Amino acid sequence: MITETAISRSAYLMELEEQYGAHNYHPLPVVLEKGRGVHVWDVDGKVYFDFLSAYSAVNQGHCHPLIIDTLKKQAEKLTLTSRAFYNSVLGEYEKYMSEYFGYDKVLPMNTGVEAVETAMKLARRWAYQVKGVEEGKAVLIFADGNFHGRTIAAISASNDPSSYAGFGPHLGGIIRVPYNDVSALSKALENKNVAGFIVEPIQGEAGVNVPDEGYLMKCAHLCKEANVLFIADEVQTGLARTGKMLCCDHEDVRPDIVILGKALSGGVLPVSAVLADDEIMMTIKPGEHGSTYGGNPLACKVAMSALQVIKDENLVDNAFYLGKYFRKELEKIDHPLIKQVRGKGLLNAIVLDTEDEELGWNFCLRLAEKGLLAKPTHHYIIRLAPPLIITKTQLDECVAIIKETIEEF
Ligand code: IF1
Repeated sequence: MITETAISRSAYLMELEEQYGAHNYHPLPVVLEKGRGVHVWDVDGKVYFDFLSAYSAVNQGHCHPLIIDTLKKQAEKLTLTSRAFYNSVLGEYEKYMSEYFGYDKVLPMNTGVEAVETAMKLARRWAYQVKGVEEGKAVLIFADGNFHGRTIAAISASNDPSSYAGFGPHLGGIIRVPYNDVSALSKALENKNVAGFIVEPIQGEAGVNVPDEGYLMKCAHLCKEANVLFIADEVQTGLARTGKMLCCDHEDVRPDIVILGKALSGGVLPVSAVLADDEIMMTIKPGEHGSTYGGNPLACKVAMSALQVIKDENLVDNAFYLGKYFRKELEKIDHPLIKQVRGKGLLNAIVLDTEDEELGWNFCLRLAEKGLLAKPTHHYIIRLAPPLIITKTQLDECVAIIKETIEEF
């Protein structure tokens, strides 16, 4: 029997997760209790800068007052109707989204991976109904090193064993090409059954893998020529994170389908969405796709508030300019451990030059001791992605923490 009296509260709470929760994560030993803006507090009252931002879900900062206020007001009015009926919020939200991003229509879902699955279904449906691919033969192209979520379809696209191994059999109709390799895509597009190319404009989980300038534009052009949909998974890179509203905006690419999630709700509840024009969106007829919570009034109100905050607080420019500044400051840290600093906007990473698989983890433990939360990906890549509301002064404080930590290794 675990009793709190015998051990500290944080140890007790970690024990509870160990005992009663699936072991599908290996969290840093930090037990968080409160969040506001760029800060989170643990159960002992220690404050941290959050440099993970819940994997870019709290771009607006933790518990943004305007978003929370919207949540409270709508929560006391109407939270969920199902789509069996209309409601007074969904149409307003759909108009807001369509005008905000410049697409004919939006299909509302909940988690990022549900939106990815929705995009896959739309692409296949478009291939059969519009492109004329033989039923059941549609092919979707993905990039090596991708991460699109944890469902069977998403992991079927993955070439990371920790994502797909032991969960077979996997979904058919999927091929992969190396990321950041235009000629490989060009070759794959010779297949006349290709419905779409689904790609992250910057690969997040792969370790903030930024493709060459022009990669997205060339891929979009090749897809156009091959009558294949260019589909951008902006779940992590979208919503101002990389210093543009969508990461594809860096190359003036307008994807045929845009996938959004995470910060679409400012980290308040799961909200995701797929944007497309009528030729694609109208291939799904009533009753052919949906979700119990998809487009619920509470999520729609929260999402409109979260998107308004991005505009009103100028988060796109803040991410753009502070991101440039942040990388410049990190690059000034002259230390053999730093192999590379990379990223766009406030989606950045430090690649550590080490063979030691434990180093990334220990580095993040030391950062945590100094009041900065980050998590390694692939052992030696430290992703650094604070909420986009961060100020230059706060960023300078964090650079000092990172510099001090580097110098201790
Ligand atoms: C975990 C990281 C992992 C995503 C992109 C779709 C989804 C994600 C580009 C699915 C989700 C999350 C999932 C979470 C950790 C985090 C993540 F890349 F952000 F770091 F895992 F790779 N497309 N990414 O990044 O969205 O269904 O989760 O709402 O699974 O551990 P979701």
